[in-house]
Amino acid sequence: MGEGGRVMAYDGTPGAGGSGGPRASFAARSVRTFTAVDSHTEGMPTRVVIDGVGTIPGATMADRRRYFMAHLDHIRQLLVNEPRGHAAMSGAVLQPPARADADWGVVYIEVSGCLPMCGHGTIGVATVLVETGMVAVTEPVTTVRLDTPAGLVAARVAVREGRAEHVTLHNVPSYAHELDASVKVPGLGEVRYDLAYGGNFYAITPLAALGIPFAGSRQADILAAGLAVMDAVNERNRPVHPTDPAISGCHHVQFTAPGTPGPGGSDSRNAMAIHPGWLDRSPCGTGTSARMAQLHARGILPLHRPFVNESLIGTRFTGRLVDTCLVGGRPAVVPTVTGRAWITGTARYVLDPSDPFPRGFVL
Ligand code: PYC
Repeated sequence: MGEGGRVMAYDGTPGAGGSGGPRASFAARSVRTFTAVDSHTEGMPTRVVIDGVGTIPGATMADRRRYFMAHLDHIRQLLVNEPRGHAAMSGAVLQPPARADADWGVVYIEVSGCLPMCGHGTIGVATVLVETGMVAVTEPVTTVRLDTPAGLVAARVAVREGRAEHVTLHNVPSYAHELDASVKVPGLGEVRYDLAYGGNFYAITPLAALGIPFAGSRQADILAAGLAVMDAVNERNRPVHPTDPAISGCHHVQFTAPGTPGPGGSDSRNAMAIHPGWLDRSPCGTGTSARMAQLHARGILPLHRPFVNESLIGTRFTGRLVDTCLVGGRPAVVPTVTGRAWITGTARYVLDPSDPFPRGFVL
């Protein structure tokens, strides 16, 4: 400590440094400030941005997602890229809803861009809304209706003594887009896959068929294979959602492996390779929905039977198909996905005008 008095401990309030004096605080100097509640869903982060973005222009959440991608992508980059985020960072920008039957609107932000729907993100958002009191909370169940770019998603939150113990999301209609497809992939040869939609498009194929063990230590091989498969799939037959052409392209490859036997085990495991180069830490909510739609289309998974999907790090979501419906005339199913999330911190992220990385960076 230099001459001139006692230095007060910083209490976390922007601009509340104890040394006083005429210097502008970092908060006053910052050109942007965002308030976030950080969480993780079965290991996968969701940075829930509760202030700093403002209301995004657009009549629907799909319009707002498009506007955000076209005009505000620098905000996504700042919040998910290094140094504020990391190579597998993910989050959600809270919005006033654009429809009267929803409590909150959401634009999902990931290192890959803005997904139309994100299951682990929804579980994270619902947990944050309940545990911060941003929705009216009732015990034992609070239902939160979220206006997402892919449609209305209801999240039923099991609450005990203020704690959101688990969340069941009622996902958008999911369907098998293509079964028994195959594609030649440079370096891998012929890869057989099914393509299914669960809020995002997933090419689904067993990892063992590529000769790669299901192990976190093989993440580089799994990722490289996933990126090569998604390129080949998009080149062969780029999927487009039958009723929403803004949802298109395969950016996720779900490598499956047999489930873990025994009580507390799983029906299936997955290593989820996601564009531009990261692996989901959670079992992936939209991926679990797509997988259940695939298994239903193959006659393997009936309605109402629990389906436990396990992630590469051993965490689990329990899915269920609760109804059938049509998506643009195609047979489809309505999935629910149950998982848990935990708040990990609260933060104000700022951008100093002299910061050489106003959009962060990707290594
Ligand atoms: O949980 O739906 C999901 C998801 C998508 C990408 C990462 N997680």
